[in-house]
Amino acid sequence: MSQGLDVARTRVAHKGSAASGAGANESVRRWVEECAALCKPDTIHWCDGSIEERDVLLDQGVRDGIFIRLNQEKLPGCYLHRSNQNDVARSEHLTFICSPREDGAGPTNNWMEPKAAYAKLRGLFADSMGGRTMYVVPFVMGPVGSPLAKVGVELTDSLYVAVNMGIMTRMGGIAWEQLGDSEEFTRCLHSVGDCNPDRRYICHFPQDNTIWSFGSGYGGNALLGKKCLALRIASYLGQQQGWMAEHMLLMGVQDPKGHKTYVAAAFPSACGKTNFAMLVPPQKYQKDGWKITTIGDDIVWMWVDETGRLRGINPESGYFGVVPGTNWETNPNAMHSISRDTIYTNVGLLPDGDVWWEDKTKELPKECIGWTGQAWHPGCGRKAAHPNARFTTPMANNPVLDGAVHDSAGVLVSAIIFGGRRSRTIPLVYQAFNWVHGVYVGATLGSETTAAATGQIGVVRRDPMAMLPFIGYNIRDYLIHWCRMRKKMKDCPRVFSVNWFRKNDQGQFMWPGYGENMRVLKWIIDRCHGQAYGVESPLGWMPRTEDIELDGLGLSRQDLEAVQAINPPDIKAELMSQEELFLKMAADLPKEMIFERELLVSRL
Ligand code: OXD
Ligand code: MN
Repeated sequence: MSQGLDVARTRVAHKGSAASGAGANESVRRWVEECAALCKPDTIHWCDGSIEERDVLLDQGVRDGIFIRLNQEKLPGCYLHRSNQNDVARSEHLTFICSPREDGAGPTNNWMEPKAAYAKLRGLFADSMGGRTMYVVPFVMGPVGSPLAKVGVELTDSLYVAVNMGIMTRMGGIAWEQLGDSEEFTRCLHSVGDCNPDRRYICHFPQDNTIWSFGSGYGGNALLGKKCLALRIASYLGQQQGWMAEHMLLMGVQDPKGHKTYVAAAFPSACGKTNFAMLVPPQKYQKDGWKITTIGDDIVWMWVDETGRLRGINPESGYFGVVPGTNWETNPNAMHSISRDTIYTNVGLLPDGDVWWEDKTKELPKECIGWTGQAWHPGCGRKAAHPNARFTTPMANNPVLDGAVHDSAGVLVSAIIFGGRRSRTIPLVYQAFNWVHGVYVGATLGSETTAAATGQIGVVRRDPMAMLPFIGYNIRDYLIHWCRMRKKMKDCPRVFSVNWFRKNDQGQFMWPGYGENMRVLKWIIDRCHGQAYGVESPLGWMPRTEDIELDGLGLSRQDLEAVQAINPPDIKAELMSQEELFLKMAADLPKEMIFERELLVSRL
């Protein structure tokens, strides 16, 4: 036993054998001992994932000042956490892909040589958990038994992280069962350290199936099953093994005949993926029998099945959503979900123990305690909630959770949608001419930046497939992988581009968005089944104005034409701005992308 640590000792008394790590195999135990010897925690807590454990940890968190228990009548099982003020978003500039050669990370990732990275972080992790508990968090990403399901183990000194991992993943003894004797699990080591941005590193070692994250407690940096494993490490594994890990929601669209079509959609962070994944169709559509169901709101793993079609699963089991802007109008299903068993991070606290955030209600509260812990009142010049305040809620709370969400065989994916936040230029909807053209549409996706990552807000950034911050290897190989997937498929999904965010010259949104996006979705679904008309445009197939239902929307055919308008000089300017990414890739740009760009120029 390293450093005299009793690995099986727990700080909190538990029933259940998993509390002592029973079920964990030898390679897990050895690795936990090694990490404990490095980080020197006072105690080690092997999480078992039980409800009793969750309650014990939450009580402990309240005692330690990590959680504030919210009004349990209004919000049963809900807690508030206030993060360090310097730790409210993903830190992309401190995120590294540590592949053996720099080319393995490519031009869009920060790279550190693995030995140097391990040495640097070992220095930071050394003794970092003195006086703290190390939580051993075993988890499964994906439905248990799925061909793609992956086991990870996160060692963390953050109780907040341990509790949130219990929501976001299938956490506990189930992971030991899935792992058996295998050594194949993602080794995730995490410490908040002193939460100092100068000593913050999120390092991925794809070749070692390892993630080391130091100095941040923020979800995307610290809940290592999510962005780090399910996107960066998984995208690398997918490229090696012939499957795909993508930053996409996955939803079912049920038509009036009861037939369900599944659609995956990639949008950059904070562009409304959670809202779209839980969309409530307009009244008329509901009456006609249209229904949306959610498989996932952020990440999809996809593979080609034995019939040559793409199937997808959601590796997660909870939602880590942006709170501001969520309300009973924009996303009633999310509001239902977050009314219980939810961890809120960085929202305002009302005097009665309820929570509030900007746009939750039209009427502002008279007062609350803002996310920084200071008193807040309307007009005080500060926000009650941080713009990237988050909820963590179990997907089981979602009233429109899809029945196939735990199906190890996943669901057939019929359409892939790419969308960004674009005030100008990009029309509401069009369909790519074919898969490779769709890859070009995805590769050139641009979006105005939001508060989900640190940095300037509102500038157009190229975000290929909404994966720029999440590709765990060279973007050249990523795009080649996308093109090659075509060859594996007999019948591939149709690919679409959407933009809910176009504005007119007065700066007003030209499309109402939210539930009304159902009208666009219907055209998309009908196109997948060869049941809707498409007109050829320079960008792709487009609906005629009569192909999108406008009844009850308050928009005229001319308004729809305006939001669909293609202005060749604007598209040419767009092509120039794509160069920003393509130049970075220079000679490495896959030839398909060059040909597609040339074809687009010639169509213009
Ligand atoms: C997220 C993100 O948290 O994309 O999902 O930043
Ligand atoms: Mn995301």
